[in-house]
Amino acid sequence: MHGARVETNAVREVAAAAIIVGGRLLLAQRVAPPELAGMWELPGGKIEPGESPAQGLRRELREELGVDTVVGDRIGVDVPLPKGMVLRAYLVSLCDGTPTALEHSAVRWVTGPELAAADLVPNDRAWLAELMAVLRAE
Ligand code: 523
Repeated sequence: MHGARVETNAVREVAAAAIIVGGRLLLAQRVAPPELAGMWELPGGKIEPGESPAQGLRRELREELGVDTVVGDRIGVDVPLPKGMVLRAYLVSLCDGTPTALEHSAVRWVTGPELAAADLVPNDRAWLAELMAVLRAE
């Protein structure tokens, strides 16, 4: 069957960035879809075929926030998404640029208590305990 090898390759990953500077985590406010608009997330997006998760996440962060980054270790659990996709979080360091909401409605830096109180997208709540632990350790 033509294409079967390519298709079986693809558990599509959505990668999200935990960018922490000075004890604060960067959150970005979604504009879409309607049920998530206004809620806060770890920025990121779909990894394209042929990209490594690190390459794809760096590209997404350049597009969404205008920053250069280095993608580090995974943090937290795999979150299953519809259509066989999986959502994963990575610890990410900023190299260059100031995060700017190019595709979100806003960005903000939160402390642990502010994170706990934030209106996070439901999927990202799965990482709350680990994120709080990293913020406490900063
Ligand atoms: N999530 C999610 N949390 C989170 C991200 C980055 C994404 O729950 N921190 C979900 C939201 C969507 C799916 O993952 O169901 C794809 O994320 P999206 O829409 O941010 O990915 P993009 O930017 O690649 O999407 P397109 O606009 O479709 O290219």
